[in-house]
Amino acid sequence: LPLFDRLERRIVDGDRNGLEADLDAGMEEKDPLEIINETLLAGMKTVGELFGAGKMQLPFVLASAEVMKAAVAYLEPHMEATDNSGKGKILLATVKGDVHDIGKNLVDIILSNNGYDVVNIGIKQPINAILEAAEENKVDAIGMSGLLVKSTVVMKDNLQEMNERGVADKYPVLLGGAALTRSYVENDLGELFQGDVRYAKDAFEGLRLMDSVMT
Ligand code: B1M
Repeated sequence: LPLFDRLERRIVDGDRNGLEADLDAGMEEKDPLEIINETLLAGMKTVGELFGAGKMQLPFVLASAEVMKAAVAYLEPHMEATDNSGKGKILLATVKGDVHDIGKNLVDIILSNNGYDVVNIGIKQPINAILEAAEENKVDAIGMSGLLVKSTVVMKDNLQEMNERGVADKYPVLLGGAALTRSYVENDLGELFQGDVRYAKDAFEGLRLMDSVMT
């Protein structure tokens, strides 16, 4: 297979052997973010489709996720970082009950490389832990990620909880993850939340939104 097809295949097959060598060769032709966006994410998309169609079992999905993470970790030090640091601080968490963190960690990388301080508190985080960490770290915004359909409900509850605690105005909220839709966030959640809630389709929209929130 040609190099980039082979790399995409490695994600689908969960095959780590020779991954670094292929990534090194890939970086001679493309920059790391292009490789992630065009090649690695295409592989994860296929994994999702196969799993959704019952053609791939969970342990294999996990193996694919691990190769994806290893590839991103290998590429990260090669990414261009801007030097305008200190643009603001954001807390990132995957919401309660949800373990999916590849997207959230990509958002972390993109924001960190573009001048933001990111406090990434990990997966399965209840709203209590999110708000405590936000307070402790004096963040400017809160970002929540979740891929399960039930996470969209958890996010709604979280926003309601922020209303009740009177902190809706304090933190603009950024939401992302495959089960969300723009209209659910902007219309349904926007109506209910007493602060500023935005939908990010991908990590780059997350960056644009942070830039607009911070200026
Ligand atoms: Co899971 N899983 N999974 N899974 N998994 C999905 C989400 C699913 C759609 C697969 C399917 O059925 N086709 C399905 C959900 C269905 C539903 O809710 N209706 C599903 C399921 C069912 C499950 C389990 C329940 C399976 C089981 O146990 N029977 C289980 C859930 C466990 C739990 O959470 N409690 C489970 C487990 C797993 C693994 C552990 C095996 C693994 C996760 C490993 C990990 O993350 N460490 C896994 C994976 C890999 C997937 C799929 C195949 C791929 C997800 C992924 O990493 N995509 C996924 C299929 C799919 O999404 N279509 C699936 C790549 C990633 C970069 O995309 O996270 O969407 P994503 O991020 C994007 C944007 O959404 C956005 O930016 C990124 C791109 O730039 N974004 C943000 C995300 N967060 C953001 C936050 C922002 C801004 C943008 O600001 C804060």
